[in-house]
Amino acid sequence: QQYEFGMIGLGVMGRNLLLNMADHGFSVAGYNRDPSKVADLKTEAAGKNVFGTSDLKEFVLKLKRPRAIMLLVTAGKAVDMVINELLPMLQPGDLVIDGGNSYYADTDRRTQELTAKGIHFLGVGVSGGESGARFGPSMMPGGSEQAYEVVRPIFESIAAKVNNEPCVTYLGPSSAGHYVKMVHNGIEYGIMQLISEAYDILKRGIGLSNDELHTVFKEWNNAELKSFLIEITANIFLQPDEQKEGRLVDYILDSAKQKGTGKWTSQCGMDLGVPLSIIDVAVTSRYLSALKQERVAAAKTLSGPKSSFNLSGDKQAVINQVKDALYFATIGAYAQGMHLLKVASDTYGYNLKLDDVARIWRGGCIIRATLLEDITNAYKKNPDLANLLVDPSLAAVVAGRQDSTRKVLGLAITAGLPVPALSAALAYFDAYRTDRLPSNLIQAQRDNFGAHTYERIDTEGIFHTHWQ
Ligand code: NBP
Repeated sequence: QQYEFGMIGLGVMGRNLLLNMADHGFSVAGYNRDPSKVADLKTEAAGKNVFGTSDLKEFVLKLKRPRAIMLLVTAGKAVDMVINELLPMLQPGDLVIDGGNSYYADTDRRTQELTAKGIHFLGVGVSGGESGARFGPSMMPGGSEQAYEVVRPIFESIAAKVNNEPCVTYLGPSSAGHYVKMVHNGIEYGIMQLISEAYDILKRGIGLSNDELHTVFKEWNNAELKSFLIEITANIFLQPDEQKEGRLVDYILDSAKQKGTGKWTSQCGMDLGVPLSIIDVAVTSRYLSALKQERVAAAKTLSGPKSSFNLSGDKQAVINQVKDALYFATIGAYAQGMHLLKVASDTYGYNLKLDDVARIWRGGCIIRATLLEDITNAYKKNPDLANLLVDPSLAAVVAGRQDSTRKVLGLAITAGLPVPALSAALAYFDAYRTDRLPSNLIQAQRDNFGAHTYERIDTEGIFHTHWQ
C-alpha cells in the first residue's frame, strides 16, 4: 500500500497529528529514528490505516507521489539534519512541511534551498499542544500556495472547527506561517504573565484561597474573558498534590522556563520598531522569576509594603476590578501582537489578512478566546486598522474598563505587588492615546549632547541648535 501523508518525528506533536489524520480517514506513514516511538505509534494506531518504521528509505518508498512529508522534530539543527538526510531520497514536485516552531529566518532559508532543488516547502505553525494535535489544532501554513492546495483537504479535516469553519487557512508566502505562530506564542507569553499577575493580586492582595480562586476564574470563563488559558487556570487551582497535603500549584517552584518563541517575538518587535511592551515584560518577568536564589536573598535585604490590600470594604468589587483590568490588558496584548504582524506583513511581503489570522486562532490554539471573535470582526470591517485599540467597538470596551484598571493597579502598586505587564498595558494605552508625548525633551537632549538634530511642530525641516 502507498500512503497519502508521511510524518517524520513521532514525539508528542507528530504522533498525535498522525493519529488525528488517520481518524479522519487518511492513510498515513510515520518515521522515527528511535524504534520505541514507532512501537508506541503502532500500539495507539491499532485498527487504523497507519504505517510505522524506523527506516527512512522504507518510509519514503511507502509514500504516494508526489509525496507530502511533514517534519515534527525539535526546531533548529534537527530540522536541517532531517532535511539533508531526506533530500537524496526525494523527487522534484515532492512537498516537505516543517510543522515545528522554527525561527522564521530559517524557514526563509529552507524555502529558498528546497525550491532551488524543485522541492516544495511549507512552514506551518501548529498550536494546541498534545490534545490539540490529537483532536484539532489551529494550523498556520505559509509557503507555496500551490503546494498548500495539495494538503489543504487533510489540514482542513484535522484542524479544530469553530462554527464548522476549520482553524486553518493559507496565510502567505515563505515564512508567513511560522512568523504568525511566533507572534501567537508572544501573545501567549503576554496573556500568561497577565493572568499570573491577576492571580498574585487575588491571592496576596485580596487573600483568596485556592477554592475561591477556582470559583473566580471559573466565573470569568463564563463571560468576556472566556478562553482556554482562563479555563485551565481555573482547573489548576483544584489539582491536589500527590505527595503532600494541599494543592499542587502551591508546591510548584516559581521559576518560569521558556523555549524562545516569546523572546523572538520581542526581538522582532525591536527589529521592526513595533512597541510590544506587554510581551517584552512577559519575557523579562520569566528571567526575573528564574533568579530564585537571588530573590530569596534580596527578600531579606529589601523591604517594602505588606502585600495585602487590607480590604475593609467590598472584596467582590475589587475582584471585579481585577477582572476588568485583565480584560483591558489582554486586549492590549493582542493589539501589540497584531501590530507586529501588520508591520511584518508589509516589510516581508506576507500579505497577511489579519481577520484570517484572528479567525484561525478562535479554536484549537493556546490563545483561543471569545475575544478573537471581536478581533476578527474588527479586521473584517477595516483590514488596514492601525491598531486594535482604535477599532470603535474595542475602543469602547477598553474605555469602559480603564477606571477599574487604574484603581486596582493603584492598590497593587501601593501594596508592593509587582504588576509589570498590567502596568505596561495601561501605560501603552495612555501613551497611544496621547497626542503630545514628552519625547520632545528626548529630541532636545539628543541634539544638545550629540547634534542629532530635531524636527519642529510648526515648520518642516531638520534643525540643529547651538545649545547654551
Ligand atoms: P518531542 O520532543 O516530543 O519530539 C521530537 C521528535 O524529534 C522526536 O521524535 C525525535 O526523535 C525527533 N528528532 C530530533 Br529531537 N532530532 C532528530 C533528528 N536529528 N533526526 C530525526 N528525528 C529527530 O517534540 P514535540 O513536542 O513533538 O515538538 C516538535 C515540534 O513542535 C517542536 O518544534 C516544538 O517546538 C513544536 N511544538 C510543540 C508543542 C507542544 O506542546 N509540545 C506545541 C506546538 C509546537 P527521537 O525520538 O529519535 O529522539
